[in-house]
Amino acid sequence: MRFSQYFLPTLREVPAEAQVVSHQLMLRAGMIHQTCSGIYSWLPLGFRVLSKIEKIIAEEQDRIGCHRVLMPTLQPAKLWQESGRYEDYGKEMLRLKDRHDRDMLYGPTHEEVCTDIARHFIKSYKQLPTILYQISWKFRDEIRPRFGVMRGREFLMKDGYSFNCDRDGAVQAYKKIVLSYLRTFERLGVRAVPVRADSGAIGGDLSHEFHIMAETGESEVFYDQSYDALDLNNASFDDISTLYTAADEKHDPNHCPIPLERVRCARGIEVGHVFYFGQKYSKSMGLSVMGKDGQPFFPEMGSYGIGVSRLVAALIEAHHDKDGILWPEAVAPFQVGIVLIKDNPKIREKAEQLYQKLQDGGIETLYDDRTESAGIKFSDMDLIGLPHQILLGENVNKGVFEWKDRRTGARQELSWDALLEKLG
Ligand code: P5A
Repeated sequence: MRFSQYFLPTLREVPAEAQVVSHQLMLRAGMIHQTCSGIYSWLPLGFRVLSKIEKIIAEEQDRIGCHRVLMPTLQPAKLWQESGRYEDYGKEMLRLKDRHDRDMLYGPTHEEVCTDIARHFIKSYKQLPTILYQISWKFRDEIRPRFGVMRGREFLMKDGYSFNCDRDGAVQAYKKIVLSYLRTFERLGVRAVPVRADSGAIGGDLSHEFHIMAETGESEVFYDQSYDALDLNNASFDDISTLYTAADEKHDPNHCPIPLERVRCARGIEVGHVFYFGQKYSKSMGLSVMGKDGQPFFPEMGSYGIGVSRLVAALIEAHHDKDGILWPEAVAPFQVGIVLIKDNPKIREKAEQLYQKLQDGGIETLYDDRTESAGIKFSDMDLIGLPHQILLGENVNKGVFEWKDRRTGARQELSWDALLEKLG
């Protein structure tokens, strides 16, 4: 992509309305635009990151055998009256009427819609177990939307729903998803800590939240520091759940099972939340399935959420410095940025060649071909946080390219071939 032709409106000033660093950087890096309170448009750079996160989450869901669907954002009130949640949900639910005066709502979550799909199609135990998931927009009329997309009113969620014949199967599904979530967050470039939680409005008897540690986190999380050293790609559910974690007032320092020197306390951003709630929805909504013994039964269910749009902000909270964002490779909007230290036709010609070569090699590259000062180009490139920068000055005439690692600031002078090898 050529910067001069891109829609990338960067800002030099810190916008007054943004209190936390991720919100400031998302606005300054031209990633989002507030359409109205708690409702955001995603601009090209932000949308690239959001899409990458979405893709990794979907791959990890597919890997464990979940099936992707897409449910409607608008839902009939009738389904929520059946489950008994229509009145309970209160003012966070955006309620509306269609032209026939039927009560509708913009879905804050999809337990009811998914249970309705299941009761229509799942008639026999032979069709179980199954897990359906989607990545779609939710609306919750939060009383205090804040920190940009961190707590929005409209936000993107990965939500999954599991259906099992019995409690054992449902708990197995729950454990499988917890492990898969931890691997997903690792792939995105952050370590999330699972914390036993209250299941709140979703209802049920087993629940974990997933927190990413960052100063601006809304919860205080206490956990065993041994967790930081765990190999999450090979850990079992027991390895993880036997390590102590607790959030906020659920932590009782007098009854903490871990030695004081191993307790870590940090602020956490909740990026995921999973629930096992048994037959709560299958019973109330009449999802009845024929069992092996010829008797009908109500399947055991769970639901599993990841805050996809919140993750963009949480990743920035976890990865930034005073100059801007430090994207983990897997979610960076582009891998490489090309900047001209000096601007003359010879250097431009080299930059052009390099840009073409990288493009042809399938390496996502942003070439800052603007006629701005070098200072502006450097600070914009640091701000948007691409992992690799290539700085072109007089030395390119001698075949020398300067490579900079955005995260460490390390610089190296490389030949054309060495550079391509490094980026390839
Ligand atoms: C689980 C999936 C649920 O809604 N039903 C379907 C269950 N859980 S939850 O905890 O309420 O939400 C799941 C995740 O969504 C993110 N989230 C938000 N992100 C941005 N703005 C919001 N207002 C918001 N509310 C929830 C969180 O990451 C949460 O863990």
